[in-house]
Amino acid sequence: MKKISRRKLLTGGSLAAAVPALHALVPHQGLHDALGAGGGRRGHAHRSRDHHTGVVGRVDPRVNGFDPHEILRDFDWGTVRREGGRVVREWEIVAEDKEIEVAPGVKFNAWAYNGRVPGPTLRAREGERLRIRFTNGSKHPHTIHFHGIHTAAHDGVPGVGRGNVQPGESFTYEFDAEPFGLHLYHCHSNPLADHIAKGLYGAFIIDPRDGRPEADELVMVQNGFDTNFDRQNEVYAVNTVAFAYMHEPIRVRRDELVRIYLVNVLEFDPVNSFHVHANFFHRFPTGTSLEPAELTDTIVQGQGQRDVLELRFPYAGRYMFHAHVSEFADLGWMGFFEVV
Ligand SMILES: [Cu+2]
Repeated sequence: MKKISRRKLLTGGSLAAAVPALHALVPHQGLHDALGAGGGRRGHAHRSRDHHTGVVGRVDPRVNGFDPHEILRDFDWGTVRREGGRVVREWEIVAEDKEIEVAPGVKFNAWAYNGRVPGPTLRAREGERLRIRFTNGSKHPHTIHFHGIHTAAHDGVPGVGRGNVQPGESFTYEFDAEPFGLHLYHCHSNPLADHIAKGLYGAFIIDPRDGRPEADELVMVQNGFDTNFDRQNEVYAVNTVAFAYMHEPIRVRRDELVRIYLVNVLEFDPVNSFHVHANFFHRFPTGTSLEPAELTDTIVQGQGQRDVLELRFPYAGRYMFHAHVSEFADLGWMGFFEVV
């Protein structure tokens, strides 16, 4: 029953849904035929029921104020100044309460850094000094806890250093960019699961001193949303919006090196995973080495775990990628690469 209700929420939650939640009720083999009976709505690009996902309609990025397709390649390098010959990189991060749409017609009362979920992908180079001025514009206390190496005073946990930053207050976190790799940041206020699940997290990349080989770089933050407060997720995604990359595949070039910064922040479920079809990738765990640890097509990540993945697509065409926790895939964590 639990699983059917999760599916109903996604496939039946749309305001545009003219037909019942068929995905939950009909065997998969008969799904396409059954959806065909949905009638004249097919052919209207933003109203038809997607034959892969069973979802009717799309999330309009203008409603959320952020677009999963832009988040993919949006790296926030902050602003740079020099102090005593050293590069200091600075950011302003504001936490706010914000309603977002995570699937067509499915609203979620998120807490967001800089108005987006995930928050901005902060990017720096190994050895720089980083300064993050955090302002809490939310109605709840929050922090920013960065993964990396730094002093206790700047660790962003309650009761240590500044601890919780109260509504309306600010605090500046400061530390060196180390070690190079793919990290993350998130709120660490209590209860921790809620502060993460509400959306206060983002990717944090520290480039090696000499960089990595040139590539088409993509950020994928695996997340989920508990929309009915039962401490289970009803919606799963990469970069928040269910099926965003099914409805509009990620365009990449044939033979070009593609580098994926893959972070798992999923709350309430013990593992997440990433699988790409018809291809294999090199895996660099936590991105802390320039030598790959593995050549594979499927990896598993616990919460907080991250990997840099590198691959090239040798053939043009449309290739699926998804969580190989198959239920997550059905509930939104599924997409396509369009190789051109
Ligand atoms: Cu918080």
